[in-house]
Amino acid sequence: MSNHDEPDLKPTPGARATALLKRPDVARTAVFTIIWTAIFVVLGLVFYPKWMPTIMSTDMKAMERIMVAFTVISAPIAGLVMGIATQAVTNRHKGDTPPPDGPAIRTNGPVVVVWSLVSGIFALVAVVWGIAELNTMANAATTDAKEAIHVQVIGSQWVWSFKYVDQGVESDKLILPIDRPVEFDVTSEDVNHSFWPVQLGVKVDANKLQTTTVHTVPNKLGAIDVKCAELCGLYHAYMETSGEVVTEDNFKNWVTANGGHNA
Ligand SMILES: [Cu+2]
Repeated sequence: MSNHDEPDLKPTPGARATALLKRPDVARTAVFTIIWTAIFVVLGLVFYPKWMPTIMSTDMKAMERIMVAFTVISAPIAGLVMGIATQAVTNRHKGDTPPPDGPAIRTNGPVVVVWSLVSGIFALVAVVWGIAELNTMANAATTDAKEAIHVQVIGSQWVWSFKYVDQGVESDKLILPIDRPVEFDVTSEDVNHSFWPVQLGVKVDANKLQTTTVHTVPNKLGAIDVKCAELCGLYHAYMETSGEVVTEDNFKNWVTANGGHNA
């Protein structure tokens, strides 16, 4: 089955592992893996946050933390895949006859146990982290409920519109005052959409005959992109509008200018 002269089939796993690590191709793969892992960690910690949209709420900050943490956690896995690929590409077999396949890895008990455990732990971390984060967001929404401004968000093929219930203003731009909690009550007039004010770090489905709510507190002045994050038909990709986080005074002026009243 295998014509390697390494003691691949020795019964003790320890001896097999030691012999494996002494093989030059495995050693090279290990070095490539370490280099790629380091590259992915640097990308995750340094460059990735720079490529993310501007952080304009604590929810978006939490989102960045999750993205960076999961990039770093998964770096060794991506590093191993790239390590094996690099070794394979730089050490291609030359000639007509390909070498015979090695023994199938699925028969290797320790390897199967380790990869199942590691994947299981990653999944568990993701679930627990997600639930904790959702819980924090839900608590913040409850605490802020009284002072929050309510914006009714309506999705339809293929535009967004915003009704400021307490101010009596309707707009196709999302204008929000800084440092004031906001509750989005989201619905759809037709198919399923998903309301995504990118820089605020929240996203929620927009469904017909149903109101879904999401809460955040904008904490930075500047422009917001509002997109649809649910494939909703031909012009889904163009279902976007803009918005802005403005000062409290500018928000009041905007409300008055649009025929509303300041509560
Ligand atoms: Cu849509």
